[in-house]
Amino acid sequence: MLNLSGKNALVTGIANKHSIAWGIAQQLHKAGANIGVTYLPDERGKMEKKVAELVEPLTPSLFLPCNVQNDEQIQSTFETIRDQWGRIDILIHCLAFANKDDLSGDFSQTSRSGFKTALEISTYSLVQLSGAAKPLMTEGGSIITLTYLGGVRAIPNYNVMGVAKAGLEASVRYLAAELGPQNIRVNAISAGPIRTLASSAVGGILDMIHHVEQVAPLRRTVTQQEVGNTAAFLSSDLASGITGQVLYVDAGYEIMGM
Ligand code: NAD
Ligand code: 0WE
Repeated sequence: MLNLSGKNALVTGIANKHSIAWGIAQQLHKAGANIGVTYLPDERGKMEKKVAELVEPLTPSLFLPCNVQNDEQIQSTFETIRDQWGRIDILIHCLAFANKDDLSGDFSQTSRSGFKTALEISTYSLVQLSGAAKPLMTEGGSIITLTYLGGVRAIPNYNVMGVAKAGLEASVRYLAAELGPQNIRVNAISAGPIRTLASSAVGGILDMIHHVEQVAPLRRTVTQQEVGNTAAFLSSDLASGITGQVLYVDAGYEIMGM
């Protein structure tokens, strides 16, 4: 059965109890993985305190600041992993950011800097974290990122994030091709809409969730736990033949036409 004991898993992207990354961390912990957590530091240390309290029940053996716009923080995260763990088996990339102004209105008005920000944080970070993890995945590994249907369809207001997710999904394929010979698998989970800090800041998210509840084959949305279970599966040897893929965890919404 699903068993992650003896595996070291780094989880990025936990901001609060609604975060998809929190759902994933809990399922990895349940399956027996040793957990490391990174958080996005702020000046007042509020995020550090909040995330530390949340993840305490998982008894993480690493808890590190990692802003993916900061090369030194990424480097020091993986130096600590090398020194403390010696090896990493599972990397969860669960973060995204675009300027709020760029998530509504005309896509053609996206600024150069807004485009850069969205793709740097949401797309390039997967490439960079994977490159840093590669030399430490000495017994193979599993890298998992989170994407959204807006990367393959034009979803109102998702705009520059859709371009970032398209790039993210392509990056999954190129990383899978490069890292496969080292038995490192790279996959994306395409989650249906879930109320989180990031999605709640978006106008109309409740209408979108309501729409999915009407149309998706399962007539509901998915939970952080369901995404977490899929991440635990993809992290495990049960998924040893799966790499370079985008798995939809969306109650079936993606298959529907009219
Ligand atoms: P969330 O707000 O809980 O998580 C986003 C995380 O990104 C936060 O923890 C935040 O701290 C982190 N982050 C932002 N900028 C960062 C930076 N510069 N460095 C490091 N971390 C940074 O929201 P979520 O919905 O759980 O989002 C997690 C992932 O799931 C994202 O990739 C998102 O695109 C994806 N996703 C979300 C949904 C949804 O409906 N909520 C659906 C499909 C995919
Ligand atoms: O990937 C996401 C959320 C991404 C996101 C959200 C925000 C809001 C707050 C990235 N950056 C920011 N920046 C902010 O300042 N999702 C899949 C959730 C989501 O976001 C949407 C959606 C859905 C679904 C935006 C527009 C339309 C639909």
